[in-house]
Amino acid sequence: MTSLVCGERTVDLNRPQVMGILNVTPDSFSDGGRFISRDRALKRALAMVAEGADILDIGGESTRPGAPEVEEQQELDRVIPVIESIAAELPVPISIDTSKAVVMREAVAAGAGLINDVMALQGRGALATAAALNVPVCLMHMQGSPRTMQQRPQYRDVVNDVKLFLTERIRACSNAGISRERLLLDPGFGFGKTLDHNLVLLQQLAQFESFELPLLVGISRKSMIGAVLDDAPVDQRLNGGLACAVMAVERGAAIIRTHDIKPTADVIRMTHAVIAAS
Ligand code: 8Y7
Repeated sequence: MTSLVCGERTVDLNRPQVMGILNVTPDSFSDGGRFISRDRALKRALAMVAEGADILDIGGESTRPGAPEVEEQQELDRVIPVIESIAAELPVPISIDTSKAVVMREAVAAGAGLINDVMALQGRGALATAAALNVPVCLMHMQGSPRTMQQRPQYRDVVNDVKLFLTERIRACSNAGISRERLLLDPGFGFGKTLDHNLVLLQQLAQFESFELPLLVGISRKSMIGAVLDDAPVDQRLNGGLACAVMAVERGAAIIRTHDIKPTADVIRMTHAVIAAS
């Protein structure tokens, strides 16, 4: 009986869970890019939960790296009202996709119960802030920064190198007072990895079970699918993403992060039924 306590809400880890992606960047809702509609985001959240999302991952970060402080307020303006509305209307655990300490703090105050940080708490103040907040944290591996990561990704041994990084971040968390019970791990598909790196990481995902921590996997619509499927555009990557979701669950993934809720929920329920059969 394993579960992840996310503030007042709980994630059941006895079966694989679907984390639905809810981007609240201006270009992710076709409103002309001027403002984010709290109502539209809430509607989308309700639909995602109806389709089977177990967790909602809310992200409003600028894609531009090295963002100046003024963008901190912008990120807050995007995500906080959406988190407040969803927390008021839905019982689902809410994850905040951010690397900024201030956003972590405000998001948890607004009702988020999990921190999803693609920088694995390496940002300024993030480690201490996460420690104080007392909610689970997903530590994701990335080589380089978002701006440079795809220029020339290199590893001695991609599985081992990613494991070494995660080992170091678990250690840093432990030193900061974040207990193991609060940690999730993610190899970070597409973050500073070539196609082959991504394929090997998925093939060898079971090697990450040695950490004995819940594994989160996000491959939904990513370019590794397009690369395998004759440059399939983003809207033609569903089947490839589902294949990856099956393989990830079979190799021990606890949470699948996806845009495509119902298909992913069906596929992982079916996969889990076979795995759990006796
Ligand atoms: C991941 C992620 C993204 C992922 C975790 C995209 C925020 C790129 N990818 N978080 N975030 N894992 N934990 O295509 O793979 O969704 S953004």
